[in-house]
Amino acid sequence: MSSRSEETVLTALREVVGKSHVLTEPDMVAGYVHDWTGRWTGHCAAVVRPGSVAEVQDVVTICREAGVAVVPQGGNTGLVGGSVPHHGEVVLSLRRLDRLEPIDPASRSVTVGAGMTIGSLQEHARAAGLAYGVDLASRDSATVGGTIATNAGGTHVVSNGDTGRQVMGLEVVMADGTRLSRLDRMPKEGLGPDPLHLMIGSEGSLGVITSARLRLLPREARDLMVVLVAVQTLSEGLGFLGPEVRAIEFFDETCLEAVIEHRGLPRPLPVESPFYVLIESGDTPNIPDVADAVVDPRLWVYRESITETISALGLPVKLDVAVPLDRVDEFSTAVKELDLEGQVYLYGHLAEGNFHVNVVGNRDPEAVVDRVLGLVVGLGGVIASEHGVGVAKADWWRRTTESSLLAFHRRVKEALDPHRIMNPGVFWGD
Ligand code: FAD
Ligand code: 2HG
Ligand code: ZN
Repeated sequence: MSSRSEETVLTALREVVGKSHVLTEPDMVAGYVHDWTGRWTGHCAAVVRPGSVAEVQDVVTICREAGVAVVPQGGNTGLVGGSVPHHGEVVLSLRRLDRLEPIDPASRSVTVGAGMTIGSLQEHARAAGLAYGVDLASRDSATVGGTIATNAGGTHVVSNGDTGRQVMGLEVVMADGTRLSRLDRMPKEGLGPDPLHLMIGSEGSLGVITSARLRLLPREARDLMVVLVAVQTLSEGLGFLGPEVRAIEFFDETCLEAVIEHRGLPRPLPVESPFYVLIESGDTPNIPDVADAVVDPRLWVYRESITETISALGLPVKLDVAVPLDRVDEFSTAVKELDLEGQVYLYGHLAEGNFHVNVVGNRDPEAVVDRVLGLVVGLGGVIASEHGVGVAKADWWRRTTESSLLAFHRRVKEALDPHRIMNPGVFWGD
């Protein structure tokens, strides 16, 4: 963009959202152009903070007419570089869209603005005796819009499903500036394919989510039991799965040692073991009497502190993958035998075969990505499990997605965003 046309676009944007919501000064935009991990740093013409759906429509229209690409951004906690403006795009921050409507007890749902944080949504549901089914350690910053756009998983997928499963209705601003509302969608409609499904997991590449109607769950009637068990293998941990299990997570000894040291916590069990499994359950899980186990609701801190701890130790290469459940032992052994040249941390969501492979101290991140994802593909797994593709895995996504599926995605992108203004770097690269 020439500086003349950039000034024209900025003036038009200021007229729509007000001067104070178009940020251009480096110190003001800094928090929007770096990702949470610090791995990606971009630059942008401006950060625009609309306060209503109509303003989002106008911003998108101005950008499309000027041929300026837009990166939608929620809490900026994404871990695949998808919320960062890599090539001077306008950052469209949705945080001001944080409307929280009263809960509808009849449909047991709530309509919320895309910028509402998951933590505040959980609080709102709790106050009405209900619960929101998705939970993740980034809850105080991650937003409703961002979690739908990435189809976030989190700790309770085994019992409640992923974010997509909670979505009952959506409002979206499409790349041509039109508003498409499916907020009042009936619970059961037979009116043909619903665009709502395309938006879940679209990572800002097809439109801007401005509002959502989300399913709420009855709150647990009794306290849940939280157990930490030392195991030799992850398949041993999978044996603890039962109908009352609400969450089943794992981490390795390297993670545990790091968290103990970083948080100044006591060792939770008097043993050292290759892996630990954390179970939250409505009944006593099926754990053998001889197992080393401890029961305490506060044990969650050992699992939830891992990401923050690793970041304090260095700049990690992060991979979020999944393998078939009958290959979890093979993967967990093989990944440690790869020559990754750094400290490897393994943790994740066990029931989904999900692994967060974090590597700190490596000088060749590309080699780490290639080796780990190569192993995953060889075992019949998926290269992106719950954080999305973003820019981090765009190459691998294009290389490993089956050609008919890739052709489908290409047609959808061309149809809904023909001028490629919606987050063009994710999935498709530059
Ligand atoms: P952002 O980071 O701002 O954006 C993420 C993507 O969504 C980008 O591509 C962006 O363009 C797009 N986007 C954002 N808002 C919109 C919108 N309104 N409309 C259209 N597109 C939009 N993830 C998990 O799945 N499970 C976990 O357990 C988990 N734990 C985490 C723990 C920590 C400590 C951290 C830092 C991250 C964790 N994450 C986890 C990753 C992250 O929190 C999720 O990916 C979350 O969904 C991102 O939400 P956000 O609002 O921060 O989105
Ligand atoms: C988790 O499950 C998150 O803790 C973050 O998905 C994983 O930081 C990571 O790699
Ligand atoms: Zn996770």
